[in-house]
Amino acid sequence: MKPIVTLLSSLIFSLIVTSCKLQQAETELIIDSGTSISHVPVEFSLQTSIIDGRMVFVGVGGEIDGVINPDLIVQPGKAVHLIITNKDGIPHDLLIPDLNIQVPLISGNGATTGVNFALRENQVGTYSYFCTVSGHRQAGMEGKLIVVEP
Ligand SMILES: [Cu+2]
Repeated sequence: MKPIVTLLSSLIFSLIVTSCKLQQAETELIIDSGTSISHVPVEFSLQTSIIDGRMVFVGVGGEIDGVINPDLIVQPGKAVHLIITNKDGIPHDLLIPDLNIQVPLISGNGATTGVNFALRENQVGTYSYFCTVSGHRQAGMEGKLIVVEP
């Protein structure tokens, strides 16, 4: 009897080990496919400010850091994460009417919000972005989102 019990228990043990290894392999596979997503969003961060008496958007970080009303340059087919931070305490929003994209009104110094959107392959072009609060576009809060092939 004893040899059979030993055989059985070693068989069970090896089954458990095998199933654990299988689970581990599946987990690794999921992690791998997660990191290989091609649509990693392009992130643009803007903050509102008053510079030389003009209301403006100022780029934060990356190529647009410190640039007033920066051109936001992105390739067609890309996902975009656009973040706006209020740095002057005056309510602002951001609209890109030709792409039907709107960042909701942000009030209060330090408030921040963002939107995610994707640009289709056929959306190559130049699109205005601006603040829709009365008078702000005229006061300087306007720039361009430029969708261009690399
Ligand atoms: Cu504004």
